[in-house]
Formats: sequence, structure tokens, C-alpha cells
Amino acid sequence: MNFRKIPDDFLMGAATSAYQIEGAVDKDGRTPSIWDVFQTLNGDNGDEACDHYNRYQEDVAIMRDLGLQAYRFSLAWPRVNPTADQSLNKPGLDFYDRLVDELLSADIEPWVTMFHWDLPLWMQEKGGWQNREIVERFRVYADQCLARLGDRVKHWFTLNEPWCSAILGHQTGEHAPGLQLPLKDILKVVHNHLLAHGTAVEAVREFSSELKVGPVLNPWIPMPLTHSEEDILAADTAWTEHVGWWFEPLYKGEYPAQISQWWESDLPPVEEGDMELISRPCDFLGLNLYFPGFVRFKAEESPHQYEDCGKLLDLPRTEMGWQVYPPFLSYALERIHRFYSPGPIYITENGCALPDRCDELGQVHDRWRQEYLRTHIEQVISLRDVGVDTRGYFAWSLLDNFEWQYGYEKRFGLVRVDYETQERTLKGSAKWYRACLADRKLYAF
Ligand code: IFM
Repeated sequence: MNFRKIPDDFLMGAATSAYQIEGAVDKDGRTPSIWDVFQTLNGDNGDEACDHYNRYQEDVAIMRDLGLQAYRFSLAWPRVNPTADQSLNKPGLDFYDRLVDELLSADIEPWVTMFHWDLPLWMQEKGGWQNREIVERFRVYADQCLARLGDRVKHWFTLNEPWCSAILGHQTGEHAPGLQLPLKDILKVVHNHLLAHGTAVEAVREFSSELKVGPVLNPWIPMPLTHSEEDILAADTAWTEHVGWWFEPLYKGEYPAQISQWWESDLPPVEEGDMELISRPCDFLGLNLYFPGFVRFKAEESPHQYEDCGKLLDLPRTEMGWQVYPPFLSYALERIHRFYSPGPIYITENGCALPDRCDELGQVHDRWRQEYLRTHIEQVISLRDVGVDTRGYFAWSLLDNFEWQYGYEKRFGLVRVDYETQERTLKGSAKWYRACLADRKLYAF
């Protein structure tokens, strides 16, 4: 049987983030982040998580066993700058220094995210993302990280999914800091995220021309429910609102023109030079894509005249309630490639939460996850045939971990974590991933 080949120049890895796996929240000088004080739905917190801070060597050995080429992880800002004076906490960065060396000695490339939502509490007390001062503060932090790790870490991501940090954190309140602000403030919060991204790109450029940098975005992808002209136009409008709002500033240096019609007096607080900073060219784009969106025209919906109608389609769903429909990746990536020319694209997260069960021997048979991964990776690789420059894929996640407001209830890992004993067990999907990486073939078992 012919299995699809994984091209030699296509990077295969896995991803995690600091607060979701590290634990050790008060070790070596770390102070709380906004997530340490956020009330999750079931009361879980990241105090211990996967205890990765103490078990990183075991975890890197697992990555080596899986044959990962690259590992994407994030740095915890409150470990590096525990206090508002931003004096560098050397023991905090020492941890990442050890981790990077361990990865390199296992022949795994470290791909580092500077910010994956764990904002220092001291920064939140100064207004957090609502305060433009965060941009300078982020720059200080980025410079310190680069100074310590930039000799060995060649690939940097600025912000992870700023949409979640901005919208879930400040509009719906589902994420820390749990605020529900009016639109005017949301626009400010979004703008400050974009500026922080820009300043981090600038920091990387000033540090060395040898390093590569880009953002990690997670646009909601609205596809038309039908091929009617009305639904297609409705999907275009939804695209502008959900994708354009972030991509146009980053890749065209301006917010979508429609914003001023829709939101009237509430405009982003743009100052001179902001759009140049936000749109500084990047080396690649990271995309975290898990599920499709579907919309249709609805005349009564003001001001956009579309409605989210995914519920009308009977597609399989993961434990997150997210619908599964791999072809949405083609729609998403082709359009992003065509509209914004972002350069090389990496899928920096993709995967699924499932109700994993251990059998009597402690094994997890997660064929469903394996199929999810296979069908999505297949899409990403085939897009190269039509000229979309996809360069790699990071499975989310290496380990089961703290899934934000849902705590430990949702398991996304290739590797099962027993939270009582911290024992790690390769799931069936991890063994499948290992076989695929070893032979550079996407096996369908
Ligand atoms: O766990 C998260 C991750 O932190 C960011 N992207 C989505 C994942 C699954 O919800």
C-alpha cells in the first residue's frame, strides 16, 4: 500500500505551553500569573500540572523516543520577571537554558513562544493588556529572553493566539483575567497585543539577523454553508471580521476598512508609527487550527447579516465540542496564502481532546485521535501541491495537560499523564506518530 510521504523538508513536532505543563509555580522565584488566580470551572489549577519543571529530562527523552524534529514550548514571563521592576530572575531563565540544552543534545530543535497567556499578575495590576505600557514591558522581557537563549534558539514565536488572550480574556471572560469589557476597551486590548507582537519582532531583528520570528494566530474560519451567492458573501463578511481584523494590520499595515462602518465611533487607538511596528515583516506564520466554522446569510443580524450555523451540520465532535472537518484546512490556508502572502506556514497546533480510557494494562487505544491527526496532516501536506508554502506541523499536545478553564478534564496529549503519579504512558497515537516520523510516511492503520 502506498502511504503519503512526509516530505523531507516538512518539520514534524509537538507543542506545549508553560502554565499548562510546568507546575512548580513558586519555585526559583516565580510569582503568580493571571492564571494562578483565575477560577476555573472545576477548581483545578496549574500548581503541579505535569510537573514538567522537575521532569523535563524525562519528557525530552520521550520526545527523542518519538523522533520529534522540533518541540514548541513557551517561556513563563513571571519566571523571568517576577516583579514589576523587571529585574531579571536568573534562576527562572536557567530552567529554560537547561531545557534548551537538553533538547539540542537530543537533536530536537527548540521553537520558543514568548507569551502563551500567563501574564504576570504584577502587569495585570497595572492594567494588563488595557495599558499600552505593556508594549515596553514586553520588549524588556523579550530582550532578556533573547540575550540568554538567542545563541541556541533559532525560531521564535511572539504571542500565542492573541485572539484568545484578548477576546476570551477581556470580552467573554472565559479566560483569565476574566473581564467583560465594552468594545472600545476590547479594541485597545487587541491593538496592544498587536503592538507587543511588533515590538518582539523588532527585538528579534535587533538581536540577530540569523534568528527567525513570527506570530501564532488562531483565526476562526467561516465557510459558506451553501454555494448560494448570499452565503458566500456572508462568509466573506465573517472572514473580514474574524480573520481580517488580525491579519490585515499584521500583513497589510491597516485595519479592515469595514471596521469603521460596523463599529462607528469605536476605533482602534492607533498612534503614529503603530501600523509600521505591527506590520514589520516576519519570517513565517504559525497557525493553530482545530475546527471549521460555517455561516449563512441572515438579513436580521445586524450589522453583519450572517449567522454562525455550524450546528446545522451533523459532523463528529471532540470532547471540546469542536466539529471535525479536515478540508477546512484547505479553505483556510489557501485563502490566507492568497490574501496575505504570509510566507512559510507552520501548523503550530492541531489535535483533539478525547475521553481516553486506559485498558487493564494501562494502555490507551486512541485510534480516533490517530485518524484526526492523519487526516489533518494529510491536508496540510497536500496543500504544497497547489503552491501553499506549508513547512511543518506541531501536534497539540505532547502531554495531557491543564486545559485552561476546563482544568485536567480535557486530554489532548499524545502521551497520557496520570496526575496522581505523574506517570507518562505513550498512547496509541504517540506510537503511530513515532512510526510515521521514523519512516517519513503517514500510515493509515
Ligand atoms: O490548550 C490550548 C492551547 O493552550 C492553545 N490552543 C488551543 C489548545 C486547546 O484548547
